[in-house]
Amino acid sequence: MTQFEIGDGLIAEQNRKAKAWLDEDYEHLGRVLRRRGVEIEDLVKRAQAFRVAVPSWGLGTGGTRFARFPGVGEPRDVYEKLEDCATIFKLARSTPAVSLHIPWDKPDDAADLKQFAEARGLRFDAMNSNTFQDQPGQPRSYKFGSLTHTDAEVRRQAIAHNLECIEIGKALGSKSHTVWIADGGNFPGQMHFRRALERYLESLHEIYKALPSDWRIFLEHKLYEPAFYSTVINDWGTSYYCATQLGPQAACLVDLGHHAPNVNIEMIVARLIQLGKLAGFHFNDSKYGDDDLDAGSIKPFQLFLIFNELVDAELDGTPDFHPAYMLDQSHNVTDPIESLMMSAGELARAYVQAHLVDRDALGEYQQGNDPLMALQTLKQAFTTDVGPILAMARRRAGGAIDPVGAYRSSGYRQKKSVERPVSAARLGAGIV
Ligand SMILES: [Mn+2]
Repeated sequence: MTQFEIGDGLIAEQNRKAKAWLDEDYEHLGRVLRRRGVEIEDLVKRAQAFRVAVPSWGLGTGGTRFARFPGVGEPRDVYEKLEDCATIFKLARSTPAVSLHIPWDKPDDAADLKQFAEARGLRFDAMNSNTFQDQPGQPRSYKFGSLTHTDAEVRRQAIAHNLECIEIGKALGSKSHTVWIADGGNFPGQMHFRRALERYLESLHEIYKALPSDWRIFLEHKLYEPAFYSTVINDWGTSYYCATQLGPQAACLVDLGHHAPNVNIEMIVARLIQLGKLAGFHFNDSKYGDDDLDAGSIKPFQLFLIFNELVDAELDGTPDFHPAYMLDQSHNVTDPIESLMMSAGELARAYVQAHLVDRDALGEYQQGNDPLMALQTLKQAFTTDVGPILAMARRRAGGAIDPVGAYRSSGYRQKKSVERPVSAARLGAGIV
């Protein structure tokens, strides 16, 4: 059966309707920016160059530990997930890479999957291992940990799984591997803190040795959850220590939701840049904990401040500075395709706004201890509506001026609900 795809004709038709207003807004914004000494075309080029990867597990409806409410026409396997990724890429134009989770999206035939992706202009970003749950038929349980487990046999099994992820990644053309472990304790005394970290390093050394020379390994820290009392890789300091112990191919991945509320994440980002150990990001947003809400939905100013640090480092010509950007969100009440397109747009917005910061002026206000004007310099960039720049970047790249509008008018999800009937087996409870 031929699968429905959004065609260039539909996008062009939608864009025709919106073009007159976009041109008007773009011209006006161009004049405003020129008064500030900024050339709008330079910012369109920046927006067009911006890239963020989409996670394979973000294409299905997410859930909480209470319930999951699946939507219609959800992808049923990794191929259908790639179809949805291709749709996002076609409309939003900034998301050509997909980050695969193993074993949830383990391919039966990696070469075939790679070909399927390439035919849609997609490639594979970081691999992601999973030792936070048991898989059917698995000899040892991760109930009490994986890479830091007290039992060497469990650690060996977890190491072997990570090596398998790297092997699959090699076949797919990936160049990095992300490790997040759920290891920790629920009770004081349950875990020997120092020995658990020693075991983590021993296990990671084994994985590190298996990395191809042009790969990087990303260590992802998280404050708490699923363990509620202590977590082995709980913060950026621990992550940084481990990355330095492992070697130059190891670096620290910052997931925005993996910090306590009110933590100054932008400063953590600056520290990791300065120390040469910033691997990249899992972008999302949160209000209370690891809520996995859409990037930029709760704290857009924080997102801007993070990109302010990233752009500052970029413009400074920081050596070996190529952070990996990925979305890592749980779409519980929205259409995942819509959320991912909007979130990719929010990241590009923060990135372009950060390029609007008058850095000479900011430097003078910092040097002269003028906090009010320093903040105003950042706020001027943050409050500038760069929407027309983002829309122009998408249109010129063949994408949609209004991705969600074009997506809805295509009837994609309804058509997929016919193409992807849900089997009775999948109607049961299940939390992704
Ligand atoms: Mn993450």
